[in-house]
Amino acid sequence: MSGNDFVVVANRLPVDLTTADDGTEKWIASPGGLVTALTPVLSAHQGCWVGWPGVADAAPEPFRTDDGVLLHPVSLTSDDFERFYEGFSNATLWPLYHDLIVTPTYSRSWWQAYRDVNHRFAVEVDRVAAHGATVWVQDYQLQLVPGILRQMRPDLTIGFFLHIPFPSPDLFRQLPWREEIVRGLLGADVIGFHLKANADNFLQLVRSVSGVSGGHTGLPDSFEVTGHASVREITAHVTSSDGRSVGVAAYPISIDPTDLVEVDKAHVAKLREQLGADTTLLLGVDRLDYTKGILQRLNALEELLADGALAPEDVTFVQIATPSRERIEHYQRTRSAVEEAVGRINGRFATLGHPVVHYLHQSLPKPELQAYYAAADVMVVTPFKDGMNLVAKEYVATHGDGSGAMVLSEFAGAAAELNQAYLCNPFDMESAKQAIVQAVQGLKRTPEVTAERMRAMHAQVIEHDVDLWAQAFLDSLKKAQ
Ligand code: GDG
Repeated sequence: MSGNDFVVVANRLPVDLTTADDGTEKWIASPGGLVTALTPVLSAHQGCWVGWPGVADAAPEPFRTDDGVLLHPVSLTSDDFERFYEGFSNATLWPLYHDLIVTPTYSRSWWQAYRDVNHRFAVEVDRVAAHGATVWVQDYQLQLVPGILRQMRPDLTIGFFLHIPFPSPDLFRQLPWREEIVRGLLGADVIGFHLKANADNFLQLVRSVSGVSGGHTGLPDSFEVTGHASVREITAHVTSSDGRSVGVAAYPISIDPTDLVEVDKAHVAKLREQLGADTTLLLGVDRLDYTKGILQRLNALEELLADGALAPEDVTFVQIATPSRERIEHYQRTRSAVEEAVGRINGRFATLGHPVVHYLHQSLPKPELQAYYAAADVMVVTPFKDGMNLVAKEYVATHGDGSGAMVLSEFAGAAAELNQAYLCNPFDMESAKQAIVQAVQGLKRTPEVTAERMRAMHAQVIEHDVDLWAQAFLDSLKKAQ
């Protein structure tokens, strides 16, 4: 056993494999919101991050970052990648937890792989965690880790945070391995969700089965629930079957605003010039995922152009769609449908030298992405379901001067805090169209009101940043010790 007092466990290790000009490969630390938020805690407490480095059948030796954080890899084979990651995590749990936007596949072989890989992660944590350490497990790929670790290491304090929604009990019950997942989660001392509604779903699930003494629900039946879910403070407790008290609450994740402040104004001006300085610039930024509603927003745009509500010469739509989970069938279908729509819209409404839709199926460097945020008049965020949606918060954080406007789906977790956006129901084409038109017109007709709305959202995001998220969760965990 080694001496790390604070261990973060996530599917991905924050590293990238880079290839130099001479062909030599090197692993380098890659910062991101979660890493930035947790680095101070990790540095101060002999911290260690356990995760998969992102390349199958390859893993670096453990190494320390410049901040003194130990990165400890868990290697996955290509078979693990297919069955644990692409299979159970992303073709079973992902669609189930996003309210069945596509139908989940329930495969016993994938479940085996999920169990095996979760076990392997727990074994690695056991190797690096000091006696009495605090372990924070992240996300849906690792829901069994708290339960396995609890058995292996009762000395640990264990937190779990779910970055995606938790579905209603009626949907969750579909999962053939629901009992094991609930048991796995209840190995934690604190379980965190983005929204109170997610925490309520989990508590309702637990409550509904606790009343069925000796029932045949296939779910553990010997726990009690007290209290109600709340935000950033534990008021609800579940008593697990081994008699421990497990705290449940909501901790809305956010961004690191200091990561976004430096926008290169000349670059933004050049972008505007290239895209048409006089047009209204609408922007979508998403992983190319069927949950994000990219096709539906393009369809809404197309109808608005066809109706004449928007004139093709007055608008430019930029869709940045970062490649994601490309070997999974539903992702391939979504990509085809999106690309067909882009082609169709440009075919119908573009003129030479002015495409209405610019589509980038690429991952852009952060400063480039930020320049797009700064340049955009209207950010269009229309997921069918989203745990939070950091893109919405990043856009708002870039517009502290009150410029810009945002169309936001009611079904994004971010809508709970950013209710000054032009909210829409992406399942309802009329609602999506209306919100886009209102945002475009709001900028022109009622600029003061629109600016006021942006400033209010900006204040919300700046005051409730990712540090607050991490600190609130870790404070709860400390109290649970
Ligand atoms: C999951 C949940 C929850 C996107 N394109 C590029 C790029 N990005 C960055 C964005 C943002 C991140 O990726 C995407 O985060 P989201 O929150 O929007 O969405 P998911 O990836 O689905 O994240 C979500 C989140 O976890 C955190 O808990 O909010 O609900 O689904 O930061 O900026 N970054 C760069 N180039 C790109 O092209 N550099």
